[in-house]
Amino acid sequence: MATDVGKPEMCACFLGYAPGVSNRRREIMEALRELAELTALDEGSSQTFRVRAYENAMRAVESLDTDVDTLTPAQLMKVKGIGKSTAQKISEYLQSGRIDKLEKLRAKYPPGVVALSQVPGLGPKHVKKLREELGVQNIEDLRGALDAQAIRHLEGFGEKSEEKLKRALVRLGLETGEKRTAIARAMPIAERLVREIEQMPEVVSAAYCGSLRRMSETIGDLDIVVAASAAAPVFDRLVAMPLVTEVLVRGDTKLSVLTQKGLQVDVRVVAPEQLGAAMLYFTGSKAHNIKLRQLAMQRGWILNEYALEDTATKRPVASLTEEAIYAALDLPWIPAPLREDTGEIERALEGALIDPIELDEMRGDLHVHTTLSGDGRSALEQVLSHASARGYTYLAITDHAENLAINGVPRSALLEQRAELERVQENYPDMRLLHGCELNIGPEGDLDYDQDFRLGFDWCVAAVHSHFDLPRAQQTKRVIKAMQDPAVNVIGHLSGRMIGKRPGIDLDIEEVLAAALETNTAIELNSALPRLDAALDVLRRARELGVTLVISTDAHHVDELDRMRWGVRWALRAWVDKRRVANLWPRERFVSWAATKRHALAL
Ligand code: DGT
Ligand code: CA
Ligand code: CA
Repeated sequence: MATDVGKPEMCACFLGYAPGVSNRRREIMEALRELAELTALDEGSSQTFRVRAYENAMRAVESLDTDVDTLTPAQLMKVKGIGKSTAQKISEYLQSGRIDKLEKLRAKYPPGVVALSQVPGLGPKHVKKLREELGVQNIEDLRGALDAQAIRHLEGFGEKSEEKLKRALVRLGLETGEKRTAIARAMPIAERLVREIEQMPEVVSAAYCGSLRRMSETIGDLDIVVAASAAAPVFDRLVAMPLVTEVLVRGDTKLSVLTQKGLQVDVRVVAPEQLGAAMLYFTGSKAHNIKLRQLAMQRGWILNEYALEDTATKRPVASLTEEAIYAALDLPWIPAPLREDTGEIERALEGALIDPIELDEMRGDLHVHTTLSGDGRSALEQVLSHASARGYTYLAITDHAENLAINGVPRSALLEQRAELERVQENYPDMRLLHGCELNIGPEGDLDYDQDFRLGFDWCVAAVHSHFDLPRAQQTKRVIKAMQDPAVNVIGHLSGRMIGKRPGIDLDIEEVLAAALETNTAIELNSALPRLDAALDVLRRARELGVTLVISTDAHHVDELDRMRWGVRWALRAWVDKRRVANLWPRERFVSWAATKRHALAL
């Protein structure tokens, strides 16, 4: 049975689309991604010609410099990376909003089966076998088969694989059977729905609320609040969208639908003057709302989804904006990611709520790939001009070092890149270019190249990309060994998790954070939605200990530089102390801090 051990990961960059990518393009990329995913299930491997063709086409569509919907089938076919049959499918989508082949595959592989294929250790071949021999169609069936010890007798499986699968289900939080959607899947659907709803003539404004607005890593259902003059025409248009596959409930002001991916969406339409109250209510969390209601009751008011109201006079005290409602309760507006009843109301009452990081305060991005990495999709020049346009005063280019089998870069190419950066530095007088790389942390904590060569970089990220299944003691030792290297500035995506798909490596966080402090190594907050790594508990503990953090995008395409907004929101949810975030520091301070470990060695 295949496991994660030793297998370098594939790029997961497709999931966190940036807003710079147009709607149509995004939809087509998503359709191609799904075609690749379902075709892999159909053909029993993710390495087949057809799967690759869809993946290549997805990248080609992403890289197009014209709008995809202006292209004729003949023009599409001429685009490098798009073959004839894929071009036809794209045209089919542009004309009809659906792809026949995709619909057939969806019927053959319902969401339950797709979810199975995302369990670590279950490749397309295994899913096929489980379906054919044991009738396993979803996670629940898988749990049943594991409990009955039926899987160990299948060819290609054994007792060990049963144990691994059980552990994976527990660590992914899938053992309870509650179906939740990873934030990276929910966010593009939410953003697209909100954009389309906003364009409807009756609509004043629309926003996603619920756990997604609070930045939960998995989403039970989407909650969208719409301020509009009438609900019925909004609902009519919504149910007609190709994205919507089933209507669950339709009332006067509430609509619940299922989207293609099996994600439930609850839409409420309210009068524009009720928007604040409705957003507050439907953003939650429930526990936060209950605390607010108690504060309201102490004043003889009630708080519901329509308004903050005086109980005696039945007159609204506030309802138009969230700010007005909080203010009436003597509270500052509390950002949604903090609304989890983890002390935010008490802190706000004391006037001691966290000082949130504003996106435009970020001074640099410190984990960025170019086409030099096998999986990077934007050229250096493009990356530099986009980063500079964001107003960054420093930037680290960090392509993969050589040990990452598929995507790694040999020494000579990195030296050429360094020379190139030195040459183009003068074109970016306001942005210091740091030459860095992303080192791979091997199973024993070994790193790429040799120490002298590593010390030649201005900035090194070190990260785990394989051997995700080792025992805790070994994982901990491995990461700490990397931290002890004088060239390593930061540990990238600490746990290596892919939310909903791959659990993080098992680490002794106390030991790791203690070593971070002792070795003056930062911990990365990786802003990619599929990762959001380090996890909240780690970041909260890092705050208590005063560990230095950096917020980076791990961009493999210029559009992904925009992921910084997710990183900043994740930092807020983790109550990150902005004074400990190194890429908020002014350039001189940052650059001198980045060099301290190297200097300490020289002394
Ligand atoms: P989810 O969907 O499981 O990821 O989590 P939420 O927080 O989005 O929960 P959901 O969709 O059931 O409800 C959305 C918000 O509506 C929730 O965060 C708070 C509010 N809400 C729902 N039901 C209740 C309730 O019974 N009492 C109160 N106070 N608020 C509620
Ligand atoms: Ca929800
Ligand atoms: Ca809901």
